[in-house]
Amino acid sequence: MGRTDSLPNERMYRQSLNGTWEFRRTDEDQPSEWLEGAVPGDVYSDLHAAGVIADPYEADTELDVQWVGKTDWRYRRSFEADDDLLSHDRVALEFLGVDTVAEISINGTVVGETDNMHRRYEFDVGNHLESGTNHVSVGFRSPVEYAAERMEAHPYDVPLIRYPVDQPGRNFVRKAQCHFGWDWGPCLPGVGLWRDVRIVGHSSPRITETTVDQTHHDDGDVTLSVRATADVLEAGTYDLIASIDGETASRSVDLEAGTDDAEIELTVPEPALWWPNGYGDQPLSTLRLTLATGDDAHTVEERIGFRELSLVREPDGDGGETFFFEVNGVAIYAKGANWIPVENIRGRIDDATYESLLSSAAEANMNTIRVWGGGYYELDRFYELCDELGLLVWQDFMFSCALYPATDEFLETVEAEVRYQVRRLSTHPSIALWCGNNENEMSLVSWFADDENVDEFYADYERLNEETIAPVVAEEDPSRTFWPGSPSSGGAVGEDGELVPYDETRGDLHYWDVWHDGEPFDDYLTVEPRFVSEFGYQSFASAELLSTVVPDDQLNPTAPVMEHHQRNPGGNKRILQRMADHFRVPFAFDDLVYLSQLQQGLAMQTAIEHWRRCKPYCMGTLYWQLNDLWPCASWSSVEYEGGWKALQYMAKRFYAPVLVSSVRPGTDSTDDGPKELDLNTDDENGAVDRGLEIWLTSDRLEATAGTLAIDAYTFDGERVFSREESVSIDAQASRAVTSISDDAFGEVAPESVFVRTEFHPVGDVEVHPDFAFFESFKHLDLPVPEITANVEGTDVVLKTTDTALFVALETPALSGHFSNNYFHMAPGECVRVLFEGDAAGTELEEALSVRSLESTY
Ligand code: BMA
Repeated sequence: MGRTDSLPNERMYRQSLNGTWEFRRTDEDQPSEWLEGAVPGDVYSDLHAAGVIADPYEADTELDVQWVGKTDWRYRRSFEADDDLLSHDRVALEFLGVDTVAEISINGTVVGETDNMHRRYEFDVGNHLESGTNHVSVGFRSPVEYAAERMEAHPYDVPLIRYPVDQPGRNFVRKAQCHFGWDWGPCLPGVGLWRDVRIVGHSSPRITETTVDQTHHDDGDVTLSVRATADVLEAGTYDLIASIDGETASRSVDLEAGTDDAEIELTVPEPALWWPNGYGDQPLSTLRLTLATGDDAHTVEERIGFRELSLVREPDGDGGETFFFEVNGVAIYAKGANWIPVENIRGRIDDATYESLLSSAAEANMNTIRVWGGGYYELDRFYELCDELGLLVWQDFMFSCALYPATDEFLETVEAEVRYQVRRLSTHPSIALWCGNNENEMSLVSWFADDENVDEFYADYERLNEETIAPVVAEEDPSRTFWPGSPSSGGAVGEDGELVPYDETRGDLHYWDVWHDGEPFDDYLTVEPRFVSEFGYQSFASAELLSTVVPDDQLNPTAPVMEHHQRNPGGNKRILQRMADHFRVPFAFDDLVYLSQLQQGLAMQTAIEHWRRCKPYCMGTLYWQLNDLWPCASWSSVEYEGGWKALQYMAKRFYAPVLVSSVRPGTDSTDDGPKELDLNTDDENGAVDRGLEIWLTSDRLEATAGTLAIDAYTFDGERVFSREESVSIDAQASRAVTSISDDAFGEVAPESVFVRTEFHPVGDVEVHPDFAFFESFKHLDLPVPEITANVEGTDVVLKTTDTALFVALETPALSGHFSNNYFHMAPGECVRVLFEGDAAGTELEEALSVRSLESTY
């Protein structure tokens, strides 16, 4: 039995100051009246709730509410202090998140200041409290004005990427960078108390932070080295007690007054191990840590998972270096997406959004999420869910697409931010990597390379990244890699001594040639990186979602409000231009949305199937981007409010543990490594070569054997050939298992035929059929399919008379998604899918409609 049962009672006093506050603007001669505001929350949400502004996401209201970010605000509330609180030796006012530049007062006396939304702040308020009613007040400076002032005072311009609707100076204030506008989001640089606020009274040491290091022994036992950071009022000897899974350790520790650390070790015999999604389970255990003295104690709990994790970077044959995560001795192929904030205004964030998005990621066979550096360190629930779902987290520090002023003041607040965040998050088993920034290293050699102050930029970058962030991470969490930036080759320099952030043979890559430079989808096949942490393609959100913010008469890609909800200049045009290559240009808006989503899915499928085939040379793909923070056209696979776009369904298929994919010979690499590619597979007479290599790619830890069924059909429904073969794929391997030669198709014209390959593995393994086409979709001789959909409870049974491509089940009035969608059906095929949502039976039947590619012809 652990000693925790006989601990003294905890006497600590905690009082939440969340809830209803009052707020008003303060920068005018006549301050406005006090309105009701919420904590946690933000001023935009509060102004909207009070009826002062329209919904900032609606139409182009965003433009009308830019004044909010240029305004000073005050929030205040009162609270009761009772004798119990006042009896404590220390009473602290604690803010887990103040956004951003603020002055805090208690009963009219200033007790502290803040300048960084990513830090925790705590102020001593014992001497300022009175028995009975007290007043706390937070005066916020306009973040836009503050940034402008700092920018002005700096001796030279510090460059940054600007967006169509934005406010300048974001790199001078430690606030979510995308609050100032981005190429997928609105500019709403508000203020607010965005995490919990509370009063804490204590008379004995209080644990403020806990970190846990794991040592895994050969016999399976795991030793935990636990460090508690405590706020100590009086130097002395205290009891430190740790317990987990029925094991307890305790020791006496000597602590100095002030902030001091105490350490304790305990060993857990052969705990069950935590695995990324798809590789095993995610057992989690609660560590209880108590710091006790005489008759008082403080206990905290941390939930941990037992796992060994490293980033493996070893020189290999090609003069390059591997780049992959290894968990419990197993090389993990990272499959996932980039995460942006779920909201640009805090008042709208809720746990349900995190739950829906992260479970959507896990359901789509993802195992890794990158928290991109232009937002904020996510709320606790995000990381808890990643632990529960087995999603590894690539965690950027919050610096993005800019350089930053390396003044002493700036570096000081960054140091505190990094220390706090690493301590806060490092106990989560899901955290896999700390990364310095998004695209800042790259910006030194690209966007800002020709600036006259480039030497200063290099020096500033070094001071911030290498001299401030990196050492704090090394000190606080030596168990994890600090990766200098994304993309990066790990600080490698070229012959001229210049940084080389782009190197296909090492590190991570952002590959944007297909979207930003307009290269065709096949261009992905020419690149063989180690780990691709960004690449993406845009699509439109559903008409239902867009209708919530766009007037009906503007549901057209080049109408002003639709263009306002597209932040990448020329983005809508690019979607349309590319659509004309692949599809017959539609005239109905919902067809346009549908085709744009298919197009996005096909781009990502081309890239990801290729980079999975390149395994183990390439060991990760994180596409840009999982989610959205308002209704818009963007690179997301899940639209704002959680609806799955076609890409999300396609991701579930192309990220399945075993992938069957086909490739025209000469257009892809083989497992012999990179080779010269000939993308022109037409012969000299313009005839299409229909030869195909069929590949199996497996992330499973055991070999997979089964039968490959390959069928070629004409669109008239005739089977041109049918073949079955026994094949197998080794554990964690990728190879071409068979091929089809061009002459297998006889005289059938390329636009009239397709190949369907299905792998039937022995055992219960998720794998989806592959389809190969030999002409662009707009040229195919598609028949008119008759598709029937019968609803049986939450199941929908689909049957088609003829070949139907990209069969889409749509339920605009319902929330939820299907187990499979946007799939192809061969003639006579019957498919059963499950609706995971809030309706079944007749209700589902009435809401359901079915579409296929032919209906857009
Ligand atoms: C990247 C990201 C984002 C951006 C996206 C799309 O490189 O890091 O800054 O939103 O591309 O342009």
